[in-house]
Amino acid sequence: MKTFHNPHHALHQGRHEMFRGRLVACHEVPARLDHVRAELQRRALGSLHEPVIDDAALDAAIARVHDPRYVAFLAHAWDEWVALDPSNAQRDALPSVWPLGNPHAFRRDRPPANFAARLGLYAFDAGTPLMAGTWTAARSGAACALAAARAVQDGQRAAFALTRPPGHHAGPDFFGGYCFLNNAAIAAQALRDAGRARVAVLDIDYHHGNGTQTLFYERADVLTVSLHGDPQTEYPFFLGHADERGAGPGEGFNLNLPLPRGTGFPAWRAALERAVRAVADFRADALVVPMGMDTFEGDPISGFLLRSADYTTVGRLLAELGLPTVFTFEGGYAVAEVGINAVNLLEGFWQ
Ligand code: Q9C
Ligand code: ZN
Repeated sequence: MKTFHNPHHALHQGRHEMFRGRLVACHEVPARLDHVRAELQRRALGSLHEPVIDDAALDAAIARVHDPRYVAFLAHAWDEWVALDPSNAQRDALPSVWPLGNPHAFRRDRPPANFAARLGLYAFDAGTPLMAGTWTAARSGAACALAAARAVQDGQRAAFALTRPPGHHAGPDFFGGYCFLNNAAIAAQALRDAGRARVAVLDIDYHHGNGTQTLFYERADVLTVSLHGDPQTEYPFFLGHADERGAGPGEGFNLNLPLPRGTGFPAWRAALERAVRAVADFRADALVVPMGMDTFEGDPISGFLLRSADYTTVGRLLAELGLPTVFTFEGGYAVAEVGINAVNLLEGFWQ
């Protein structure tokens, strides 16, 4: 297996996220990725590569998934933040005002000149700080996703986009949940564009993959399946219910399997087996797995109870589909164990 790791990931290093009325230290830290990379090397699982993608191809792949105004916003956000006030260079950018859905109450069609206001137009939470290196890190992460999709397209059984910030909460024109560019969606769309007729995305992060679901909701060529904490109680709260089945031509091509906080491996595994059957019934030509390790019992912000050894089984169950597979690294905040858990999964896939 080829792993494409993001050489610029540590340029994105948030200080604080808003949590229950106060700013707390970010959970999504650079050490997460470093632990996964070190464990891959320790067990000599596959080979490590930096993504080599030319700028025009990368921009085109990002534009297949994200709105051009949103991409331009992200590319220039830091400079605009600092232009508001030079002392902002000392602080991460976090939004504090949002235009909610009702168009008669809040207009979204007249983006304010004020940058702090525009930050709220594109962000859906105050937990996703943006800083000087965010764009470089996120864009290089998209290159990892594209390189992994190309490797699979060129005949590799599987490839891993080892990158952060993660991606599955980012939608066509919104960021949040620590995510800016949707790496899994970029890989899925790249596989479609390379000629794979049906691509399945099977999201196993603890949190519902709201960005990915939104991107493909009206499409029958990309099946989106997500196993996650029930949005009644778990982030991202406003999407991820079982009755969201897709719309228009995409009706029947989205499957949500919400599970209660406290779910252990037996029930989680039964849901995974259901998800795997849905992918098989769809007759997918390729698979993308947004691989969140925050289902771990020791995760500080999540509520499932998977143990390290369970991830080997997860990898084995995913491998039974026999599909060319792109893995993207998503959540997982038990930093000391995230490398062992991620590599257990990948090793299980290869056993
Ligand atoms: N401060 C991913 O796993 N914050 N994103 C919850 C804890 C949002 C998780 C409150 C969690 C986002 C990729
Ligand atoms: Zn997560």
